[in-house]
Amino acid sequence: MPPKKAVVEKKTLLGRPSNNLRIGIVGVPNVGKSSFFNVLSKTDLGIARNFPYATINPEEARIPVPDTRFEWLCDVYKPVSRIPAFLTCIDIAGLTAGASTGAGLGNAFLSHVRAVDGIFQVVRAFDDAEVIHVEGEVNPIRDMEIIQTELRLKDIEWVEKALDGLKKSGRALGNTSLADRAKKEEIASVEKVYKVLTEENKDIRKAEWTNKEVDVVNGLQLLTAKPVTYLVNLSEKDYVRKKNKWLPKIKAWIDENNPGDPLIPFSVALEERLVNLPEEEAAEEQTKVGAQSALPKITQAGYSSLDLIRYFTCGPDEVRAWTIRRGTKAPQAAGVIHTDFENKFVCGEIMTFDDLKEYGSEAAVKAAGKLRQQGKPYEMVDGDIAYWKAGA
Ligand SMILES: Nc1nc2c(ncn2[C@@H]2O[C@H](COP(=O)(O)OP(=O)(O)OP(=O)(O)O)[C@@H](O)[C@H]2O)c(=O)[nH]1
Ligand SMILES: [Mg+2]
Repeated sequence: MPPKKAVVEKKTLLGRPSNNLRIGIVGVPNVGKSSFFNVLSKTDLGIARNFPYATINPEEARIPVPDTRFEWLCDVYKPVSRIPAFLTCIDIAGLTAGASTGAGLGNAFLSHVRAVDGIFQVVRAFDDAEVIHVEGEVNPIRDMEIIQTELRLKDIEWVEKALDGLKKSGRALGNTSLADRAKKEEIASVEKVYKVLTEENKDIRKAEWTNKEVDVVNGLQLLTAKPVTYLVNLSEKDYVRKKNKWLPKIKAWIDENNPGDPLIPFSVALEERLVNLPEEEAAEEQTKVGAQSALPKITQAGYSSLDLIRYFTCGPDEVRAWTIRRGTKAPQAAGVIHTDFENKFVCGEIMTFDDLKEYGSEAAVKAAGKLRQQGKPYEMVDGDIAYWKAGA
């Protein structure tokens, strides 16, 4: 008998199953979160002030995600309208030690973190006696510990409540009824969540979960399940020379506590200078100081951390990038444009960006047999170029 084909189970992603995801800027007070939000969004929506808890209410902005493929497509199609992919970013209030039990802006802050899908954690590593640090001196490791502790404590409290609720159903669960068995499994999953947080001392996103467990974890909306990108705010001088006494320590802390989480050094001071210059002068300035703005890299990292990818629609009227979650099938991808495209989905004519670039035109891609008709089971690939066909 031939060996059984190994069935590779598709991993369910942690997080909200949506194509509309948002990233929140988190950190201890007065570390440059709102200043970063303002340079990123090229607005002055963020309340950036030299005192802690300047930000109270969250502000939101849509940030274009840089993409050389998109630029290339615009050059080729010369469309009337160009719409890139966007990352929705939220400026959140500073979090302080004890927030989980109500200190500082406490629970209000944590509910803002719960409402986002991923975290940009701004870590202060610049020295400036003029800028107050709520904990006294600058110490990014202590700050990262504070955030981690508060988010975990809140998760632990949340999970304890969930477990209590589940166990309070009043009667003993049997082994025969399907409903009872499902409930037992759910309790076991929540107990594992509790163990990861309390005994293994790990953030939820750093543990291994089966698909069934992921469903339970997602239902709990935990703070430490959200992907984190660490953004280290350096002085301009340190950023340019790529040296700062805290950087190796921060890297070591992440390797030890949350291995794999991205770390991106940047400088709010430099970004603020660049954002106020006309485009050409900003380019000259970057060459002159010998360092590039980190904003494009940060935006792309945030987008990827949420498992977001994009596909394109191209024509003389419009070149547009559409954001979907990794793993999205063709009908749901089409549905991002219009629900009718999903409900009355017939097929997609899809080519890859690389093929279009190699062959130079749609006609040449088609002649080479590389324009493919894809049906409902097709899983979208980052950079696909799609034409949807829907029924009447
Ligand atoms: N020297 C220096 N000052 C900075 C830098 N980034 C921010 N600041 C200053 O630090 C102060 C606080 O900045 P904000 O952007 O309001 O900080 P925040 O983290 O949003 O603060 P809260 O909302 O109060 O938690 C402001 O006076 C900024 O001008 C930096 O890179 N270097
Ligand atoms: Mg702020």
